[in-house]
Amino acid sequence: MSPPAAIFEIPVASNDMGIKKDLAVKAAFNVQAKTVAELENKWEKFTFAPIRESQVSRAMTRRYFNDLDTYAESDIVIVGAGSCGLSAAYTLATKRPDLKIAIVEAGVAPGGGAWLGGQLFSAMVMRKPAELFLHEIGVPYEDEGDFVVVKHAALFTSTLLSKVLQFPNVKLFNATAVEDLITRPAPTSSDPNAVRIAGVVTNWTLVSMHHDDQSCMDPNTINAPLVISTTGHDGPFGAFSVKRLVSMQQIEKLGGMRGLDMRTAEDAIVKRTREVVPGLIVGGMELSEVDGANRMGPTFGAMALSGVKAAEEAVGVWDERNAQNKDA
Ligand code: AHZ
Repeated sequence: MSPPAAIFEIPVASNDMGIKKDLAVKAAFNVQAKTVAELENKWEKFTFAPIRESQVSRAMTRRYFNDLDTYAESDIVIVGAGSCGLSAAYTLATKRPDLKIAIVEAGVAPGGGAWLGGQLFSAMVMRKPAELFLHEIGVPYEDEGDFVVVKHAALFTSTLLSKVLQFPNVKLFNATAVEDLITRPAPTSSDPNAVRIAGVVTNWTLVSMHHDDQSCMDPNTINAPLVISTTGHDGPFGAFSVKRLVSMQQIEKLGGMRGLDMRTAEDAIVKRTREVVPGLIVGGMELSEVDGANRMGPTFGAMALSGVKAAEEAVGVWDERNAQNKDA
């Protein structure tokens, strides 16, 4: 988090309140320490730079509303910031700094099920060749032959998250649920009911959770020609986009996630990560609900590489559609 510029900038509204002089004096004191170490043994004299509550409010809201404005038209929306969604975001933002990428995550804490390994144990197992993704993001591991072990799942997730959040072309909207999909008639289909996905419909998650006991609380929207959905397997919020595809009659029914088989599950998820209907790429465990694929339980290689493949698919679809638009 960068220091609020307002510490060194006098807010116009405050000039008549005598704060300007005060700020200058205290800021001067504080900048004398250039490192944290230089603060040592100075705690008696220590004070924070002054602040007014409205400066904090404005520092947050100005940025958030600016982001809402900027990302109302996104290039790609990623729904769900679990291990698959974050891997997709990292890969996409690395490959294509020119694209505006919004991540919408229902939870307050991004990371989905990747803060712990299986049965709430700490270590995270990844089968090879998923260690290549760990090299890419700089996460150390122990090599056990055919698989590797990261000493704590939180090390993987926090490292990946910190990298994703630093990209200038990525914005994470957490505590925000995708409540619906924006659709348009699919131009190339002979089926008059066929649609392409053209963005997402959002609401604060806490609002989404109260549609049953409050009067109508309408949502907000993000337009995007391409959505990557990685909302995990079925659950209160999970498998969101693909369940909506069924209720919109865009796919007939879900295959339903099958029992645990690590041997087949991981290959299946990575290989089948794809554009399921025009404009909607599905990856991670959400895909197991579409295809009736097995679950893999506490091995995370497929989530990382499904994210990598979802990003690759997205770039392919994006470039192909742009080329078509230029031709048209
Ligand atoms: O909060 C959800 C989580 O962080 C978020 N999400 C779900 N529905 C949403 C919605 N709007 C916005 N409508 C939503 N966000 O999506 C994230 C999904 O993360 P996850 O970790 O559950 O999914 P994943 O596919 O990235 O990883 C799955 C991890 C599992 S489960 C499993 C098994 O049971 O076999 N094995 C693995 C590896």
